[in-house]
Amino acid sequence: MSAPVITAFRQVPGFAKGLVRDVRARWAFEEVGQPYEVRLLEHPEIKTQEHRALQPFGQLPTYSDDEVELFESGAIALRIAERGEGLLPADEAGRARATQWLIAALNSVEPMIFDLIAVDVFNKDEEWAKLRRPSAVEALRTRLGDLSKALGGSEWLDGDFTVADLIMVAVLRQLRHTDLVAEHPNLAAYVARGEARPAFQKALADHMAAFAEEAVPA
Ligand SMILES: N[C@@H](CCC(=O)N[C@@H](CS)C(=O)NCC(=O)O)C(=O)O
Repeated sequence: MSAPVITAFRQVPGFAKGLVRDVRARWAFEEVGQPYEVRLLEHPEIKTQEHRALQPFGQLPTYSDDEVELFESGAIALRIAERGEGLLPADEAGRARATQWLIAALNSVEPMIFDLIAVDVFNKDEEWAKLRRPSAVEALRTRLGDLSKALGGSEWLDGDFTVADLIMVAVLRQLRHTDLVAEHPNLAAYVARGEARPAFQKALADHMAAFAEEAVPA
């Protein structure tokens, strides 16, 4: 059985370092102890027909193992969790709830974060972005307040750490340029707990190492 392969960027702008979604796949691999390989790509390569055969939207990460080729970081993390041990509960109901929270992270929380990133990063010099920001912040603030209440005093979203926490923490990390997570001490502690996991630290270090290699003069 050969090692699964994911794609990652050879280089990205500073704001994206540490946040590119290959970190999610790398983190899941580290949590289950599954060795993997990385194919580094330049940005233009993800727009080619060859890459779009793996990722129809011309993005990354992609994933392939002996049985399946996948795109979407959530689907990739779930696949890694299902093939390995330790990221999903043993019982069926627990697995359904973990899937629910993983989808909540990607479908109920991340879009609002993306709205803010669109304003703060991708369109920061546009007049409309300045006008849009307050309402984007308010909507996100409300959503994070609800998430904070749902988490309450628990360590993780539903029992032990699962792939849903991995994805939720990865999603919330994208707010590192704001104080929005810090407004909720339990959410801030939740993200910090996720980031303190040795598997996350290893994944992040390997993700960053690819960029450092690039910076070494020939
Ligand atoms: N929903 C997708 C989003 C993938 C995505 O946004 N990838 C970014 C990197 S984190 C990308 O490829 N950006 C380059 C581009 O869109 O041109 C997932 O979770 O995998």
